[in-house]
Amino acid sequence: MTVQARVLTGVLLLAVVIATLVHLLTPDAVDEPGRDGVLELVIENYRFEPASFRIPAEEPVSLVFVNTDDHNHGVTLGRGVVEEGGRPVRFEECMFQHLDATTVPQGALIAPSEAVPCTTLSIGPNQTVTLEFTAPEQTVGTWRLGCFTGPGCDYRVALSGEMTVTSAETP
Ligand SMILES: [Cu+2]
Repeated sequence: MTVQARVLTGVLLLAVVIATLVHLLTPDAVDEPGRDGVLELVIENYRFEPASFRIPAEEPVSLVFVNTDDHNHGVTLGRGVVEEGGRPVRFEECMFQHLDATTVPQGALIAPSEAVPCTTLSIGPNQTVTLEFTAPEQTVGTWRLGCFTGPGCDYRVALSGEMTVTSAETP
């Protein structure tokens, strides 16, 4: 090895070490909508990606759900998971009751029923549905996203995520 080659190897190794350290020391960035209010959520293999994100209160947001699974998911937002027979079946508090939400395409929201007491966003196989709403200040806090209904979906192990609404009043 020539001296030049050794120096070059040393510099490259140092660069790798620095890059690794920077990566390890940087806290995971929290996903949030861009300036246009749009955040894409990919559903793949019963998982949301990102599984955790935050949105600002009192600002219009568009959550673009891209379902890459080949079956329907019924996604709802809420908190307090209710179990029946040891199985999570629904949320105790439904977030949609606080929202004036619309979808693109229209009509993807299914009104609450006795079986499914929270409004549900129906997303067909390989379909993309955009959910548009402005979270009021009263919804500040952490909410869960989940599907309790699709084939193979079990809230506990699959298709659950977390959305935090941040206050418009804090700096
Ligand atoms: Cu599902």
